[in-house]
Amino acid sequence: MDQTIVVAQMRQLIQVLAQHNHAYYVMDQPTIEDSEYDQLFHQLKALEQQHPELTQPDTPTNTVGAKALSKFETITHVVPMLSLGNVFDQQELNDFARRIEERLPNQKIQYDVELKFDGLAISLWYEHGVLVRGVTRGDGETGEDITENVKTIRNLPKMLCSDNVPIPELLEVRGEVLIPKAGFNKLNRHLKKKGEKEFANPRNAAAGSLRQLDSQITKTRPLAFYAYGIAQCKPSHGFKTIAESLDWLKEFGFENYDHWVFDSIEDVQKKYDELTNQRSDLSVEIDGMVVKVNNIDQQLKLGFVSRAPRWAVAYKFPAVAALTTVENIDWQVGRTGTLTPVARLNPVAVGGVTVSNVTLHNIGEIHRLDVRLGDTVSVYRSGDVIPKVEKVWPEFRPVDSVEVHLPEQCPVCDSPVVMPEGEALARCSGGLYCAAQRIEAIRHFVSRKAMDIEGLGDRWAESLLHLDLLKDVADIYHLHAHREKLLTIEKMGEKSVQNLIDSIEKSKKTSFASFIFALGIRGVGETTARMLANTFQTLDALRNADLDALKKTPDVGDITAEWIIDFFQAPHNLEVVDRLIAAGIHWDAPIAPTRQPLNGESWVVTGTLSSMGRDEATQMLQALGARVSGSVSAKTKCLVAGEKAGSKLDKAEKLGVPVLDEQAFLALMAEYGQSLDT
Ligand code: 5U1
Repeated sequence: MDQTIVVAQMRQLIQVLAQHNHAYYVMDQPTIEDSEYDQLFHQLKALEQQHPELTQPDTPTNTVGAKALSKFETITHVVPMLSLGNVFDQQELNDFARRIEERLPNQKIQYDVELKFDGLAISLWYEHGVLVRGVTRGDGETGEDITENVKTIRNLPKMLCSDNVPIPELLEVRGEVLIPKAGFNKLNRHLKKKGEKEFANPRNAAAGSLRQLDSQITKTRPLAFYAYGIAQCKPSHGFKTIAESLDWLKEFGFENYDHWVFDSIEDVQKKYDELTNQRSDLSVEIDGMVVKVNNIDQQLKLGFVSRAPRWAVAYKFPAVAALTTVENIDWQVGRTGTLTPVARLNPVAVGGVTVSNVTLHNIGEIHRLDVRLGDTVSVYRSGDVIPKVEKVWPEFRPVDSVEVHLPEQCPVCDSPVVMPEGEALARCSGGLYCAAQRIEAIRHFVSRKAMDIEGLGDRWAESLLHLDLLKDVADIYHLHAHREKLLTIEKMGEKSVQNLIDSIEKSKKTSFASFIFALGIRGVGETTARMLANTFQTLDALRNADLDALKKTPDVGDITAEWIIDFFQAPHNLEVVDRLIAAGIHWDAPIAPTRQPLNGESWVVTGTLSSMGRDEATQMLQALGARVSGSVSAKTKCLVAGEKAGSKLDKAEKLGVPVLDEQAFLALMAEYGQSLDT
């Protein structure tokens, strides 16, 4: 094959692979299947094996990579990397425009507006189209040689190619390296899964990734590069405006996000207002926009003042990070009893809002940050993201700072706080008694599979709490004594009151399993409650059960066993349980496990049964001690298959799980004394 055709094919494959790499790693939006990617990759590899002499320097098949460095070399920038002056409001923006107009009287001024990325500025050197060097901004005069690392950035051309434009002998491109939001979240999820420290924000993640001495680590990070300017071009590109030069860079494969040209500073302000609203929807973090005089001759006339161009300015969004001090740490009790530490801060403006409270998530986070009362902290807020404490400054720690400990008692109800080993969250053991947990406890208690008190959970619970009629779930059984008060609730008429009271009365006759489930003990769902009822038979036996006995109960794991112990050790819970029983809640004795021939077995019911619903079949099996699961596995004891049984039947047959049709199932149930009317 003609060499030029081979090179053209290689270049095309490299370009397509680079695009897909960018979509996959950086944007987190794959555009092709993995298998298709592999196919293209192997096509390229095959071409390189046939024509090794034509292998392109930027091929993605070269996975050897450079050796880890012991340090970065220092490089002096030939053209210093400038900083930008900042403006923060319309007045300051107008002042910037006025200064320009004064220096360029009677001239038409156009402004090029770009996003101000919250990343790291770098400079890239291309000699005869080949990327030879990448350097950090550093102090603007000298930076660090990060060539091997920048070569791993997927949307950055390692070789300049264009069918339309001649490749310059020398091109120095400036731009920003960052990690787009989607890639950042994916990276943090990955780090968390591996038990490694997550990055506080995309900027830190980009900086940490770019300054790795081992480029193999950088390669795994979803970095992206967006070009915003040309420091040198030989021969000159000859463009009159910055906007044209940015579009020209696209010819070579550079990405440069959107930029806009405006004829007046008022329109620039409108763009700022628009971007302020769109900021949280952008795929990248920005901290403002950059406003530049578009015409390059005018830029040259305007020149510089103290190392910043007169022709450009950063129009910043309100600060997203600020320093403040921790005044106190309160513990909030959630609806499920979780204790969350909340730092009360000296109020500070961050990202346009005043922040005075920040959640610290859990005691582990407090230890990780080593935050103490009196500490100075950085509070970070980006877009619409909830503010968080990003960093503690131990160097500013006052001598009388106070360490933070997990409280021993719930701040709301004084019940002991528990935190089982291996758990990240501490909880109040007050359960039914704790006011903070009351509404959820009530909703759960009255739900259909618990005490089944119709209407109370969704319709009346909140109003009853406001009227102070429900301090705990046991008060439900005393509501009949408060008819007058009940009638004051909006939309609660005589009929509703009577219906509610009837429903409460009816719920007193229940099953032991439903009662246990209704108590809302952590980890005790419907099935576990039934197993506990079958195993312990009486409330007294369950209350007094020790850890070993609980652990031996089918469906009760080690942690749940501890939670059950915690629940019955809290005096408040015992008091509520006693009051419930005293109010008249009762049940028939559960079927003893000795009379439960299917005790602990896992059964599955599938397909359409003609004589009953699947719920009824499930109840029959559960009454005999079986556990009814939704999926077939090797552990399934038996599958009950009705009409149109589908994939579960196929799986059971594959695994050799016994299958009963409806007839055989009914016959077996009858043998065990279960029939449709029992
Ligand atoms: N988008 C953009 N960011 N940024 C940063 N353009 C841009 N231009 C810069 C800097 C420091 O400097 C030029 C004005 C030289």
